[in-house]
Amino acid sequence: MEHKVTSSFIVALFLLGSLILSFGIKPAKSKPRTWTVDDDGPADFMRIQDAINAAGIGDTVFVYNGTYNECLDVNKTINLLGNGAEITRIASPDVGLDAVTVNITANNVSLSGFEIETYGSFEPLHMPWALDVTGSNTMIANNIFERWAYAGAAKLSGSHNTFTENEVYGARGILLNSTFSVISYNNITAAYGVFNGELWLPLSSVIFGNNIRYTNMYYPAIAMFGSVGLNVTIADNTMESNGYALDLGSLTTLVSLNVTVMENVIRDNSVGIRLRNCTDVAIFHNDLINNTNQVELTGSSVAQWDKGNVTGGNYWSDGVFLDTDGDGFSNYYRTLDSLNRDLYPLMSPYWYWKNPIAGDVNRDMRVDIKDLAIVAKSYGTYPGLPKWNPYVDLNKDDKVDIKDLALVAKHYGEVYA
Ligand SMILES: [Ca+2]
Ligand SMILES: [Ca+2]
Ligand SMILES: [Ca+2]
Repeated sequence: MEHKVTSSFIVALFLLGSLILSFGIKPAKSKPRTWTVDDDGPADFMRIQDAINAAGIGDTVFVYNGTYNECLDVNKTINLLGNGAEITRIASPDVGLDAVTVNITANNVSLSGFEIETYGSFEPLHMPWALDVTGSNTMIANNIFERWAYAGAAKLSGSHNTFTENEVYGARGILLNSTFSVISYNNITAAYGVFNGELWLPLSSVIFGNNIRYTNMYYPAIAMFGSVGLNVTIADNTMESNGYALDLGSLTTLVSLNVTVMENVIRDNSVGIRLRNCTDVAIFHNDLINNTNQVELTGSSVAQWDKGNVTGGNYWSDGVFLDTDGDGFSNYYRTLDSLNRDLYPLMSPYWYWKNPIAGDVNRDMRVDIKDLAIVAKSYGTYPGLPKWNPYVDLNKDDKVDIKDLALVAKHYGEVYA
């Protein structure tokens, strides 16, 4: 009896299963596939565009090393993957004006592993570009952008685009008209390394961790202009040996720019930071080192040059380094003009300043008699006493005593090298 029940149950299950098979399951979507391209070997195609045309949405086009003299139109969502940037070259055969080597118009495209070249022209108003992105949610990573004449590397519109870990060489670098986007960890050798266009969009974007070097004596590493607030953060970049490291503002009327510039190393440029006709710019925790002119201000520009008395302002290599209270900020303001002042100039470059040698009370990169003197001045005090100084309570036990002095003594003579 029990056996029979079990059999009926199994039969019922089987019937149910058949019903699900007949009515419940949609036809399976075809699995994404990979199409291969090789210019001189066996593959699905010899030309990249033929593979793009054949591909379905979500497919991958994998391109073996070689040289491909094509201009590409990426008008569907695919992963376009090269065998390696040094060995997989897409070179524009088009030497006309406004030529584009790779044109991405679809969303959710990824492009990586290529060297993308453009021959360009010498007509500045019709500049060719190696890459033109008008789609959104694209990922452009690990490519080399190389130009042969007057041409730009990448022109980005759309939104939520990521341009990361690329090598960029061009007469122009990255034209950022894309909102909610990230330009990060690129090595850029191009006049106008990263700049925004003539549309003056609020960009809400981040320019982070890039190395921008050797533009030339006239051009900026990063240029952001607008007639509206841009909402752009420029952080942790190294800008070295350019005409201008940063060129921010408006060419015409005073604009509230909404740009934050923090934790950048700005070194050996003709001008470190140029502000033109702008307000609402916050500039702090940057290292301004050996720029011929550290700052150039025009048109009543006003910036906030420090973040207050806890984490302070910027490091100025030509500053006056005297800190008698041990807060790590110089006794002397950095006055740029009547409207612009860094109230808390850092005693050392920011990377050191935030993590100094123990016992380096004034954060001047050495533990010496000056540090000892600052501690000695408040020796024997605790909160409430007139000579109490929280900066020299190194072990944070609410008294300045032998333990704090011992910490300085332990590291005495150490110099950051
Ligand atoms: Ca001080
Ligand atoms: Ca010191
Ligand atoms: Ca203490």
